[in-house]
Amino acid sequence: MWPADGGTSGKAALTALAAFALVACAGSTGGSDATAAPRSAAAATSASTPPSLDVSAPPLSFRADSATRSVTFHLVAAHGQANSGFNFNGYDGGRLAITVPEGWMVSVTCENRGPLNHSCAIVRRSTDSEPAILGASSPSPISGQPAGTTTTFQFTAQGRGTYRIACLVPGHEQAGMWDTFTIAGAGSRPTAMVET
Ligand SMILES: [Cu+2]
Repeated sequence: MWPADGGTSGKAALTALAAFALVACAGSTGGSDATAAPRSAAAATSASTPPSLDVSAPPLSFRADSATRSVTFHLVAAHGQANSGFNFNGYDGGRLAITVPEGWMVSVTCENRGPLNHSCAIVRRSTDSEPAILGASSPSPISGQPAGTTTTFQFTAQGRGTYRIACLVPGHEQAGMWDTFTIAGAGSRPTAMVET
């Protein structure tokens, strides 16, 4: 089991751990498909605060595999009308927070549900116009990808610290189209959380 993360107060830990454990077991058989991840953990949180996100379910489909030291997730730009569409998976202004251990491979799917062009990129500062890590953005992130298109990219999580998942189409990140991405110590637990 992973050591407890002391920095989670004020945020709702969701089903990342459950998904992680399932994937870790599946990894021993060579498979990495966690589509059968149970959703009961997220449902259990509904008694207190509404579950903001089931990380193991679409659209985020957050999965972590300790055997291959890899994390995959699916970002949806303009998921619904939250923040007038300037959101990822319905979250803007840093509310969605993904943490991965340093050295792990990160595979991201970037889907644009439009109607504007959007992109997905890992940046260090709000003013940055190019990814902070080699390969950590969808193609041509400043012009963005057209509505209805999906791209993928992979990078290795190098450089501990706090980053942003941002849309680099001019004006979009400034409008709040960004979330939080953290590269933590190599022994940390991969998580996806939403601020309550
Ligand atoms: Cu955008």
